[in-house]
Amino acid sequence: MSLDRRRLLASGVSLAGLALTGCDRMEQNPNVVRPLSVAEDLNRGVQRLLGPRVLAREFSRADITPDFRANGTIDPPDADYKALVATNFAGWTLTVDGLVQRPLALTLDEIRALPARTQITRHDCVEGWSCIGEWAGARMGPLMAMAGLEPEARYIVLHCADTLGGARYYETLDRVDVDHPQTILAYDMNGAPLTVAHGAPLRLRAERYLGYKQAKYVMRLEAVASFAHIGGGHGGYWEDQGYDRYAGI
Ligand SMILES: Nc1nc2c(c(=O)[nH]1)N[C@H]1C(S)=C(S)[C@@H](COP(=O)(O)O)O[C@H]1N2
Ligand SMILES: [Mo]
Repeated sequence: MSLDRRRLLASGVSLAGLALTGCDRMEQNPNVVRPLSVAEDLNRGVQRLLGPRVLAREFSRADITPDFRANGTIDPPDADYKALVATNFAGWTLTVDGLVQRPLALTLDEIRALPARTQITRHDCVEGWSCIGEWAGARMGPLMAMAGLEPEARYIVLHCADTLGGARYYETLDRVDVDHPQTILAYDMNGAPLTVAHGAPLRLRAERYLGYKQAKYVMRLEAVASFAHIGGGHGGYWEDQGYDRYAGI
């Protein structure tokens, strides 16, 4: 089942909050920096109400934006990351740890062998632009199941390789989002390996969320009971600057 915002609006389920985060609206008004906080609760409520497995709208190859914009960090200056680029990520592994039964260190080849999904979706940045791209990656649900989440693990922290203004980029997902079919750790974009600008070698695609949730340069997945002690304690780099954590679209 595919859901688009128009149908949701037409269904009468949504109130002003959804319209505020709507892409069309954002395109008309680039000054919309973030949804009002009331929209956060509303979005979470609507998403949960519609069910944890409702899909974000998917598109066809003809809809793909020819020149998908790159945003935020596009070339991490961090020395550890630069060393990885120099070897074309030869020694790179994804660390999976925290509240898991089996901590993992997965190579890209191992990640490419996991249950995968390909999806053509629209990326909406709060700065007021949208691009459509095709993403292929490992589904996060089966990946975390491989590690075996402990019952007290409530969130997954995605630790990234880049620092912005002295703070490391990170994001957090609820368990329900980890199991969503469109939550993938993407290694390919538009049929080719991710470029550095778009988050090589691995980035999150959680398609029911705005752009800043789509963490690039993912190095480590940490299962935690609380994210109060991570970064500024609000569940993400931009969340620590005051953006909503539940940036649903
Ligand atoms: N590690 C990291 N992830 C990030 C960012 C960043 O600066 N660093 N920027 C975010 C924002 S605001 C957007 S809009 C998207 C941009 O992804 P793109 O470069 O593939 O368009 O990445 C998100 N993920
Ligand atoms: Mo963004």
